[in-house]
Amino acid sequence: MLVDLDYFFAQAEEVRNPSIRDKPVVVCVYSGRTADSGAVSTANYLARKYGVKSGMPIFMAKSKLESVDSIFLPVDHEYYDAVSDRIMVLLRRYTDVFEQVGIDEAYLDVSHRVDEDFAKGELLAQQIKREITRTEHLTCSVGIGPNKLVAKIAADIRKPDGLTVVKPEQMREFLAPLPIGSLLGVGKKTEKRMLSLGIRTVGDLSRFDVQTLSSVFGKNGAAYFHNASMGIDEEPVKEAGETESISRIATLKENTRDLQVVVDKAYALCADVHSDVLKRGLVFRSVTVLAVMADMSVRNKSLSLGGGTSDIGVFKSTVKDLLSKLLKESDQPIRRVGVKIAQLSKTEVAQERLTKFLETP
Ligand code: DCP
Ligand code: CA
Repeated sequence: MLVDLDYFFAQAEEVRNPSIRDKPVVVCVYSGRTADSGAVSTANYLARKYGVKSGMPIFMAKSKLESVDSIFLPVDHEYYDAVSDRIMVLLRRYTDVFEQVGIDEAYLDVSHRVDEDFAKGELLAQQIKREITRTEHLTCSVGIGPNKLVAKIAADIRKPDGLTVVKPEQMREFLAPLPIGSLLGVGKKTEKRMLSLGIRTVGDLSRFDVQTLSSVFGKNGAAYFHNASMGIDEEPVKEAGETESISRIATLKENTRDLQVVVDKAYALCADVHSDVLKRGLVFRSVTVLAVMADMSVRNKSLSLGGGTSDIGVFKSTVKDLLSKLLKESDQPIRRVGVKIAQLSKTEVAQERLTKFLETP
C-alpha cells in the first residue's frame, strides 16, 4: 500500500487557515533576490486548474493567476515536518513493515495484516484515510497493489482523496493503457526516446522487442522497463536504514572458553557501538554476536528484539545470552569476538519529538 498526502504543503496551509480553502493556494520558496523570484513548491488543486505546477517560477504562477483572488505563501518546513512526523507515527501503527519515502509518502506492507486479502486491504485503507482526516483534517491518496511499483501507480492515478486497488489478476489490464510516462523511472528524456520508438503506453512497452530495448537503454535498463511494464517488481518494503548496521570486533588476549572473559570484551564493544547509537539518535531492533573460533571458523547468533530500543542494558544482556548459547554450540575456544546491531531507525526519536511537540502549549 502506498499512502501519499494530497498537495501536502498547500493542504497543510489550508488546515491551519481554512478560510483560504476555496481559493487557489500556492506555496513558494522565495529566493529573496526580488520580491517574486523563486519557485513554486506546490499548489492546491484549484491553483493547478490554472496551470500552476511544482517547480514553476513564482512570477509565472502569478501571471497564470493574475485575475484570480489567490493566496501565495512562503514554505514553513518546521510546520510541515511536525505534521508529517505525526502522520508517519499514525501510519506505522497499521503495518508491520513501513518505509517512508519523502515527507508525505510511505509504503506499508500490509500483506500479513490483511491475510493477503485485497478486500480487507481496501477496508484498512479506508480506515487509515478516515483517521488521517479525523486527526489532521488532511486527505491522502492510496494505492494498493501486489508490489510497490503497482501500488505507487495506483496511488497516482486518482488524486486527490483517491483509493485504487489493483489485484494481481487486474494488473496487466490496469497497466496496459497507461501513458508510458506514468511508469516509475520514465522521466521526460526517457519518455521522448520511448515515444520515438513508437512506445506510447505501458502495454506497448510490454510487447516491445527486448533486444531493441537493450540497444537503446542498456541491458539493465531494458530488463527493468520490460519487467515494470508487466507489473513485475520484487523490491521489498523496507524500513529506512534497515540495510545499515553498526558493528565492532576485537581479538581476545588469548583464546578462551571462559564466558565472563568473552563477555567483558564484548561489553567494551557494546559501549562503543552504543555511543554511536546515542550520537546518531538511533534505535535498533536486532542484536548479533559473532565469534571467530580458534580453528578460524566463524559463528554468529542473532536475536530480533520485539521493538526498537537504544537501551544499553538490553543490548548487553542480549549479547551475554547469545554468547553463552554460541559457546554451547561449539567446543572450540573463541579467538575474536564481535557485536552488531541492525534494523536501525530514527522512529522513536521522531516519536519523542512528537510527544514534546504535543506537550508544549
Ligand atoms: N515539493 C517541492 N518541490 C517540488 C515537488 C514537491 O517542494 N518540485 C514538496 C511540496 C509538496 C511535497 O514536496 O507538497 C510533496 O510532493 P508531492 O510530489 O507528493 O506533491 P504534492 O503532495 O504537493 O501533490 P500531490 O497531491 O500530487 O501528491
Ligand atoms: Ca503528495
